[in-house]
Amino acid sequence: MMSVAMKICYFHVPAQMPADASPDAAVVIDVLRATTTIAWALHHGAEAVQAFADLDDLRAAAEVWPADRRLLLGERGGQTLAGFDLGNSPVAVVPSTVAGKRLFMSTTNGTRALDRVRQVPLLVTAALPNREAVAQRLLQESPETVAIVGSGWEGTYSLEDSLAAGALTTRLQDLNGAVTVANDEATAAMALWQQWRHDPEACLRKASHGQRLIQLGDHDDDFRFCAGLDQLSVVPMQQSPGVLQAI
Ligand code: 3SL
Repeated sequence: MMSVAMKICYFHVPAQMPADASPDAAVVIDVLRATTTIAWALHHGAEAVQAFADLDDLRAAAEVWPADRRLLLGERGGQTLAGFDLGNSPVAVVPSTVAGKRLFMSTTNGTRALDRVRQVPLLVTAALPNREAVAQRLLQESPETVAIVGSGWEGTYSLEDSLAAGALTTRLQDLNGAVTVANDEATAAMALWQQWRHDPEACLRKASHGQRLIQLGDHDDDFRFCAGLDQLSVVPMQQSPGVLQAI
C-alpha cells in the first residue's frame, strides 16, 4: 500500500473541536448506538440515512418524501420518539423494514455530532462493525488531516466512542506507517483500545451509556451488534448535507 501522510486528531465531543478547525476529513463515531445503527441500516439496503439535529427540520424534510419510501427513526435518552417508526437500534434495521427506504434520523448525541462537521469535505461515520472498511477507505481517499469526532453524552466524554476511535487509529497505523497521531486524545484512545480489544463488549457494558441502556431494559442484542468488530464492508459517506449513503 502507498505511504499516506495522514494526521489524526481525536475530539471526545464535537464541542472540543476548535471552531476554526478545517480538517480534510471527519469521522463521526457514536458506538452506542447511532453510527452502529447507520452502518447496519445501510448494510441492509436502506437507500440513505438523513440525519437531523432538530426534530422540526426532520419532520419537514420527511413530509416531502414519498410516504412508502421513508421511515422516521429516533430516540431521546435511549427511548423511541413518539410517532416514530423505529428507535435507534441496530437490531431493528433489518432488510424487510429498511431496504429501499430513506431513514430520517435524529438521536440525542450522534446526529448532533454529524451536524457539527457537515461542512467537512469528506465526512464518514464509523463504528466497530465497519472499522476496517472505514480505515481502508480513508487510506484510499488519503486526506492529510482527519478529525475523529466522538459524540459523547450531552457534551461529556463517552468511553465507547474513545474505544472505537482508538480501534480505528490503531488499524490505520497498522496499515500505513505514515499515519501519525496529532493530539493526546488520539494516543489515549489507542491505549484504551489496547486495554479492551479482546473484549470490546465488556467495555461497552461498563461505559456509562451502556449502564443507562441496561437500566432501560434488555439490550443484549444491541451490545452484540455494537461490539462486533470488522463485520461490515459498508462506509456511510455524506453525499449532500446530512445525507449518508453507502458509497
Ligand atoms: O446519543 C445518541 O445519539 C444515541 O445513539 C443514544 S442511544 O444509544 O440510542 O440511546
